[in-house]
Amino acid sequence: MGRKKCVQGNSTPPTNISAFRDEERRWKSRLAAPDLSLAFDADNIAWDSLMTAGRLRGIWTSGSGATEECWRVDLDELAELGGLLGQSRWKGKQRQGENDYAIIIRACTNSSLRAGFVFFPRVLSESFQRDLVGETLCHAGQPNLTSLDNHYTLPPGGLWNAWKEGRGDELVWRKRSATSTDAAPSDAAPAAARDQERAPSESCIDKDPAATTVGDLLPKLRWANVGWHYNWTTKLYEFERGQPPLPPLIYSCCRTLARSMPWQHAYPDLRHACDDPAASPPRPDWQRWKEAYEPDAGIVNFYQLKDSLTSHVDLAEVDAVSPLVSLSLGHSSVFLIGGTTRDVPPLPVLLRSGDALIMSGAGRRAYHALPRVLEGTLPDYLRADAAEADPEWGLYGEYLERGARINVNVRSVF
Ligand SMILES: O=C(O)CCC(=O)C(=O)O
Repeated sequence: MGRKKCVQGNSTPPTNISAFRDEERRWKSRLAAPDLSLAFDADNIAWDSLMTAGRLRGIWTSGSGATEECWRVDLDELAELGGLLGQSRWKGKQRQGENDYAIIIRACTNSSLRAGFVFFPRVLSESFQRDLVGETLCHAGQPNLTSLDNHYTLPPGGLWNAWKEGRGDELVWRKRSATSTDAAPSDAAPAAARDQERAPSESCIDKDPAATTVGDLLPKLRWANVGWHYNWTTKLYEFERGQPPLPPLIYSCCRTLARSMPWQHAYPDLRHACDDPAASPPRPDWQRWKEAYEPDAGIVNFYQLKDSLTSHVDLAEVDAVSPLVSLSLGHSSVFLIGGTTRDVPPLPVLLRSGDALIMSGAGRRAYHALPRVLEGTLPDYLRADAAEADPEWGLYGEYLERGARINVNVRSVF
């Protein structure tokens, strides 16, 4: 990887901008191609030759010369899903014969957020990624709410299922009065809408015509809730709506990842962490996660190339330290992990299709953002004409080829 100085973005940021916002601005800028040598890349880590205490130490060096220390731990229990998870099931040449492993990232080394970020590079097999893409799109509909539900009377089976059935020209009517401030699907500003976190103003909604079609609306789908319903306006869970089960592949995959992680390596100095229940902030109860971690809520984010997700923390869960498991599918992206304030400079991380990331412990209170989806990065096995895909894959591949990235992230509310 090249060792270039950072040249992207505007050169002179306003003086009052936080370190996090500055970094977001840099990655979002379209003035120059993004300099990926500045993003933490699991393929570009120099590992020690000997393992110490069950961990291999690694150093990643940024194109700017900054370094990041990390640790690699073996995952011995990933066979649970019949070979659907695990780097050793990955077809790419570099991965053949490798043990399954996770990387503990010590992001934000100047802050107390020293534990809890775990990265699983290319952990989802190629065929499993296709299955997950299918599941996310097919479940973006009742009983799960989507970003479009407040604005349109959607086909009962959801937009994707209508599209799949060849009903792309079917009319979809706009609701007369939308009640929430969920992302308004304006033609004019999909990226901007997405960028205001998930609850921008609805000012553009009246400009849209009264009806549109299934085909036109599909690229405007921004998110779907899965499991317990989270209201993006009130920022509270709506338990009275009941608890739809998580889609089965999402559930088993995220549960397996969180349970297969040898957490003692991520929390070596917190061996008796849960001895003090009054600790503030709450200490991670990682000893229980292996046996008891149960994801029950989540969101599926559907990004198009120009979309981004601005910096935020996810703190609505009662259990605000247990794993939040995040899966990446489709185009690659740059994800920023920061600290408990936006003044902590974030670490940019390159996320490829098939990667998983867990935020846990103190890391659950870290600001994070997705400033950039990377053009031209869709792997061949996700293209419409992928040789080994099922015959029905074509439509899914076409959706991804238009620039999509899908992120699944789930957590345990209680
Ligand atoms: O798209 C991603 O990878 C991150 C999504 C995220 O942070 C969120 O949905 O809260």
